[in-house]
Amino acid sequence: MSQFEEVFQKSSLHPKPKGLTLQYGTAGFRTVAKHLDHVMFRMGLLATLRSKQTKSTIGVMVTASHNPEEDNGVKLIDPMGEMVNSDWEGYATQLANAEQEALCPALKDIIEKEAISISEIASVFIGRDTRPSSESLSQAVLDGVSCLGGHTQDYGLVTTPQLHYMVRSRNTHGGYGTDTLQGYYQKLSEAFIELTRNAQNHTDDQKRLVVDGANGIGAPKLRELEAFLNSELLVVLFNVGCSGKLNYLCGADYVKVHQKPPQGMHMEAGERCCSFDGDADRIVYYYNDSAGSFHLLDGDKIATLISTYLKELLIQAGLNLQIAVVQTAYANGSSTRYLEDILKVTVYCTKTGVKHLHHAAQMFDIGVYFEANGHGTVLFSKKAEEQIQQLTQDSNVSKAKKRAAKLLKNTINLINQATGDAISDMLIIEAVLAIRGMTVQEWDSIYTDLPNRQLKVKVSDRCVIDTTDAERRAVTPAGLQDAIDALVKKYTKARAFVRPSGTEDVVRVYAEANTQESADDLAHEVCLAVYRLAGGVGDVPKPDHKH
Ligand code: 16G
Ligand code: MG
Repeated sequence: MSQFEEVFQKSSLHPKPKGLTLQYGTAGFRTVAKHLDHVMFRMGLLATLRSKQTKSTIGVMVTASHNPEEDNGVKLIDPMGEMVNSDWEGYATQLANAEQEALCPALKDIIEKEAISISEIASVFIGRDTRPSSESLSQAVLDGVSCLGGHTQDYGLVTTPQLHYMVRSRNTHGGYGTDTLQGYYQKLSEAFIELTRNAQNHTDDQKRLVVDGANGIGAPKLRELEAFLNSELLVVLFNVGCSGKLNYLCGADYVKVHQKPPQGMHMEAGERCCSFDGDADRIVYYYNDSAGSFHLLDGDKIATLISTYLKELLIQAGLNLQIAVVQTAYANGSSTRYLEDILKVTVYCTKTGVKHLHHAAQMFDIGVYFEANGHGTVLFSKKAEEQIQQLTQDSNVSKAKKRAAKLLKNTINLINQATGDAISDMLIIEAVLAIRGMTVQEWDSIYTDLPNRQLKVKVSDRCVIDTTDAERRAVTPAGLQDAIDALVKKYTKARAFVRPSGTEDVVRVYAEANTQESADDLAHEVCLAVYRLAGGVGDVPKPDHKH
């Protein structure tokens, strides 16, 4: 039987619901789990082709991140651990939507366009999150890969960034890490222990960190890591997934969107806490002050802490390397002002979505990227890594320079450069706070966030909104940007933008201003403008904060 006949036959065991169309969105396919079996099988096929084309291992992660437990999703990972190339996102959509008879022709089309030699060997790494549907869906991916003769390695339950790490490690043949969970934990824990060895602020009290695992994969993986940390970090874990539902009233997304602590967690006043999301590629920090007010330290605060630390070390090491911070339109205006005016680092703004930030960060010697929602990491160019490495080995430099170079080197080892990683980000933040002798309150006071509000509007077709300037300005529909500009002018220190969501059928609205009331009013007024000019459906948006 030819390979294509086998694909045709096996595909009928993973039938596509007739008429269903899905799109490979900002972070892969995501929808209710029961609609995804055929997509998984086909992503197994596509990953195998991508592997043959790149002559490298490709990753397939089964997860729907912070979505409700009933949903699931899948994304492909390219050889260096990055999100899959955008041409291949298009192929993914074509394959997912092909009816049974059209599947093999669609495959042949990709093989031809990409000049793939089908006899090439292929290798695909697979991982999954803790959703009940993930196990059988990852089985469908395995079926797809074996249909085209690819080799598979099933890592089972892993965080999304762990799978990215495995792919990068395999394809760099040990130049990045060892492609096992043990290798991952060893690499991170050794770097963390080295970094905090002589830290100023490393008492047992300071080592204590309260973590919300979102009832997802992050919790068991953090437990596994703990065994490697020699009690250098004392993790108090809540929402571990034994009783609570995944992402329900907890996790990084809940905390960021609602600006309040997760349920199921015990927080003492002043205590440093953080939340992961369901697949542990996002993290936010927070604490309650003694008056009971909640303080959130989001991706912007994390980027500021890390870039301040790196800049200081570069100065101490006498290295002339350019640091840039990559943000999106959602970055709080106070953070951008602080980074540009006080810290004096380059700030670069991209469209929403990890892949856009990641690519922008690659343009600099050291690119720190974080979305306000807590996705992010740091990328070091080859040049930066080499200069740092050389300095650690140079016997003619001062003790202070050498110390800084060693700290930089261990920081590189602690960072997951394949993608944003809640576990790795958490360890960096903990190390930086310890090294700088900083409390979470001191970190929070680096700058004060401008009050802001995010809302969403339902319209009949969100594609009527087209944006430019990294989503900060609307080009269409006519008149919308003028209306936003006029509204923004009414308030102090105000800014607002609208963009069609890449993951939900809504238009998102963001506003910030000098007071919460102004931010709320501006967001509401912009919603009304969107409703009026971009074909709003359903009830006219109400200012929900006033209810
Ligand atoms: C996805 C993206 C995230 C982005 C969000 C925006 C990845 C891994 N995830 O979750 O970066 O912030 O979408 O969602 O790229 P939205 O388009 O619905 O606002
Ligand atoms: Mg996630």
